[in-house]
Amino acid sequence: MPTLAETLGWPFFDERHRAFAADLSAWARQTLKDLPHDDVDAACRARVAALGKAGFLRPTVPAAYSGLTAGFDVRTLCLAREILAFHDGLADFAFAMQGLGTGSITLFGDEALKQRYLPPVARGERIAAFALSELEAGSDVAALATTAVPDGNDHVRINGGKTWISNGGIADHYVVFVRTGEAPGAKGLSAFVVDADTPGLSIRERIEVIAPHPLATLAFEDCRVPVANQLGGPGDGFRIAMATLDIFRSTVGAAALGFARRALHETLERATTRKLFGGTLGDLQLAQANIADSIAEVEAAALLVYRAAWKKDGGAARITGEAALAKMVATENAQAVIDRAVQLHGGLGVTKGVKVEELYREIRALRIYEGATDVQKIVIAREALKAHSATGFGKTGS
Ligand code: COS
Repeated sequence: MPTLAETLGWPFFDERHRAFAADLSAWARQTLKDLPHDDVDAACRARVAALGKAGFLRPTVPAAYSGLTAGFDVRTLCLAREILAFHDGLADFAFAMQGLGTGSITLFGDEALKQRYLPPVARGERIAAFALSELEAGSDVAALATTAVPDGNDHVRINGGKTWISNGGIADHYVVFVRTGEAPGAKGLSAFVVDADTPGLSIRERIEVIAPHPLATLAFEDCRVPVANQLGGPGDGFRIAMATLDIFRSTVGAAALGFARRALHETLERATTRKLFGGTLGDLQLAQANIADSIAEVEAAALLVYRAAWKKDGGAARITGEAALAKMVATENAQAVIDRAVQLHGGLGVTKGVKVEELYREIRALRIYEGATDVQKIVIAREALKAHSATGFGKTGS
């Protein structure tokens, strides 16, 4: 059976992963159903606070800053997202954004920035966000147009806008990518941490989406930010964004895996209990064919997600190709698994309040955010083409 318990027996995992998964699963089962659901901001804040209080946000930052392990343990991040997504999409979102919204600080921030921003995020006391996308620069990051220009020796002034920013409106800080102009395109970007209450930063509008979570468009109007808040050096912004996404893209795959496993669980429940044609749904061979396809897709996704995570944890400098493959396959497969689950539920599948209807709305954005499937295809193919040009038959032949 393609369950998480079975997966945890694979050689990708250590005992500490199994212990973490057992603790988080028990907590999620017990706690998440009682958290508020109605107002999306309050619901998200409540999940950040509850996760933080229970210590489950610790994997999002290093141990030296109230975190769990010395550096990122991508397998733990993936397990957390898979388990939370299985139970509650907004809890997964809350966890993921604490990581994505501090990942660049962990990887490229100086000591002062890490001391200031990481511990309160790990404790669930402050909320983090990652502000990369713009109206004219989503997939094409190198086209972003928000600028930062020097303002005296110690500050920069940021002007422009960011959109589809998760946690926009409730975050305490934003990691903001801007054009600083050291060179054209990707080589002329830099990254700054901007506190939400900095004068000149405002929420232009809130965005409502099919699976509700906090999302907004941000406006920067002569927003003055200390140079001390810069991550890495001038011109490092693109590299910082990509290195951060390298880690978090496999975790998007893990969240999709959690949604898919839940859909499969709901499908099996339905197939064994729904009576029709003098038997159960699961007696029908067409239903069995659907179940088999879903099992194959869940297992394939799990292998790719945890292979990417295990490779990064083993010390690989970059897992760009593996992470892209994991994200693409896991999110696309999850969409198919959930669609089948809806179909096998009949009219109930599109009824509000039924779990598979919620999953159907939850999964869609994952095929778009942190690099749409189309971008992952570019990344995967480019990696292979590069490797082949560099080494020819020796690398891609046998
Ligand atoms: N880690 C470190 N450096 C990286 C990198 C990575 N993962 N990926 C690329 N780089 C470097 C490249 O090596 C290159 O440097 P050199 O010229 O010195 O070799 C530089 O960055 C530019 O890379 P590239 O030429 O691949 O840039 P492109 O403009 O062609 O962009 C894609 C490529 C499409 C892959 C990129 O824009 C992307 O990932 N887009 C999706 C963005 C996204 O996920 N948005 C969602 C935001 S969060 S919801």
